[in-house]
Amino acid sequence: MATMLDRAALRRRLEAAKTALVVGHIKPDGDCIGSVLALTEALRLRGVDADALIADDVAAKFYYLDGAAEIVATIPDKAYDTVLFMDLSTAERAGELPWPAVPIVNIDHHISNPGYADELYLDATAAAVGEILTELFLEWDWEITPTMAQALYTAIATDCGFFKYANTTEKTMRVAAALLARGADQAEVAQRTEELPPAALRVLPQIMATLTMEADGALSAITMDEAAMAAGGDYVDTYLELARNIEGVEVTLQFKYAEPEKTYVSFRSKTTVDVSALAAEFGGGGHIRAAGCTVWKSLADTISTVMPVAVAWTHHGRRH
Ligand SMILES: [Mn+2]
Repeated sequence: MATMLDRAALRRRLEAAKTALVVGHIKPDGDCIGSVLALTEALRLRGVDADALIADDVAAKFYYLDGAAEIVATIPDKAYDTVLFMDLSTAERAGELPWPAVPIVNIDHHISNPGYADELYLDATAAAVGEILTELFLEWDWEITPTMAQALYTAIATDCGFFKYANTTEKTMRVAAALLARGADQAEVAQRTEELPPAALRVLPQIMATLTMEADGALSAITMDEAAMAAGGDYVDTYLELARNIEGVEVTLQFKYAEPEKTYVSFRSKTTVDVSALAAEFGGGGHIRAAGCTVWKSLADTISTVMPVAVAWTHHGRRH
């Protein structure tokens, strides 16, 4: 089990770093990218030789963030004394890279985090890792530059559905306000993360034609096949949001083609049905109301494996 870090211990750990690798997860979202960029800049401002790494493509829509295009996908040839895993609920989600043989420090907000890292700072009440970092930087009196503010605001806003989801708290809004005061441009973040190319909207009829309703209308599911992923793969959350907003729906599933025998499944819950535990039935995890898993089966086989379990959970209202 990981050594649990409190705020002071995490601060000491970061202040002791000389050369740090700041790592996000594959299929990076706004929280992952924003947190990686903000902590990398914060460490550089403190004299640390810090690099940002995500072992996957960073969607071009995030290139409005300073440094997003410079995030590396392979480990630079340096002797790192510190490796930071950001928003990473499992080690596998970091990708298959030869990580430096130093203790891994994990900063996360996933309730499903099993404590895989050597050291862990976990706050499952935070809406985003960006919220954790903002709170810490403010408490520690670390400078938050306008570019850091934009990255951290992106992290927070995208992980709480722009302050609509149930993970949004008074603290979420308070730290977001502090970021606006430090130069975050909330209108730009909303526009850049929500706008779509025409092709991603033209594929909408095909995606929504897959909509199925189960559990007496309490469960909705949509499927994105290979063609739909090619056209709209950078905008999967936009389609998921539509299926989630159907009246009467409590739980939503999204099946996404990855490879012929590899399928991603996203889970959302509007109620207290714990989709983190549901995703764990298939080796995944996440939050109570937002979770995911990877199933090493075809799209069709994944649907026939996962759907009956999800329907039963929704019917029985399995609670956290
Ligand atoms: Mn997150």
